[in-house]
Amino acid sequence: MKNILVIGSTGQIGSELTMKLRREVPESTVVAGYIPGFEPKGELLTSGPAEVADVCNRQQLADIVEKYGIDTIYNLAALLSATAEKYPLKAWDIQMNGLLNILEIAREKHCAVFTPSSIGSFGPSTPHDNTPQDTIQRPTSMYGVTKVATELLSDYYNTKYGVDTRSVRFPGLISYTTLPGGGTTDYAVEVFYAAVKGEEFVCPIAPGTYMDMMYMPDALQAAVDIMNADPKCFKHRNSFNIAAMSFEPEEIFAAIRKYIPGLKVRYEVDPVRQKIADSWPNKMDDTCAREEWGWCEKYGLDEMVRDMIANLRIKLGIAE
Ligand code: AKB
Repeated sequence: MKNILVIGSTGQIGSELTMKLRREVPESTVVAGYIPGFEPKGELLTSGPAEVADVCNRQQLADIVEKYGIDTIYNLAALLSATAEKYPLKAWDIQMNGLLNILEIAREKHCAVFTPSSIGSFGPSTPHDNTPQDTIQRPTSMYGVTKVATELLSDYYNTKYGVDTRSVRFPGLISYTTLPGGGTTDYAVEVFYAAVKGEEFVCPIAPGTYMDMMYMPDALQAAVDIMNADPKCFKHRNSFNIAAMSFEPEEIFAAIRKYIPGLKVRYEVDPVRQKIADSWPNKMDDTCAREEWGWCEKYGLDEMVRDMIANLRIKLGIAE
């Protein structure tokens, strides 16, 4: 990775990934791609170049790739699962037509491409426990449909045109820097804000609903490591299951109450999110990622909860 374009650089993953790449690969140019209305601010803006990079505008992307000699594209533009159910055509446009634009540019300009997939690429007929790497993928949400299609299209460009496409299936991502928006797993971030502020948390996901989750530092490391891995070791490409922890709402609330015993929770289940959550794995098997490129998480539930609370207190200026 020499010169990198991060599309969606102001989103939940992009805001942290752009800064990590700039810190850890200082000899690279890391361009923060954004769309109007989501401009980079603060260090993200001052620490490197930023360009309007709308996935739906192929010429705009091609011009950036040309201008900066981009060889690696992180394609992080997406509507998350619950929002995609509200705006399915927009989700298709961003996730599929956007991806096609990127893959065509990558084919012409020889760029490597990372486009995340998700636990959302699975559906109700997928085995829910220890979900295998290669298994049934018949999702029933638009988000899931676009994620499976992303995996297939990325593999197609690899086998047909030799484009270096790589990807992981992210679990729900938990971070204190940038809030997610419109996801099914967002509750596992939002509860920390309520807990630290001493507010009651209204949980949209029913107790007993297990989903894979991951702390952001592990997710960022995965995104970097897979792009640096030796492709000779790959039996798979798009996409690898990666897992770190799996819990249901009561388990994360109990883990938070070790540090904030007063956390109060009420359930108001959102039928859209619940239906999606019920169709997703309880826990994925990520053996292939571990064997093929050395995936290994650092954070389990307790380490993540401790770190989240400490950092959110600093961010919000709330004393213990
Ligand atoms: C969502 O909930 O939509 C995302 C995901 C798991 O892909 N966080």
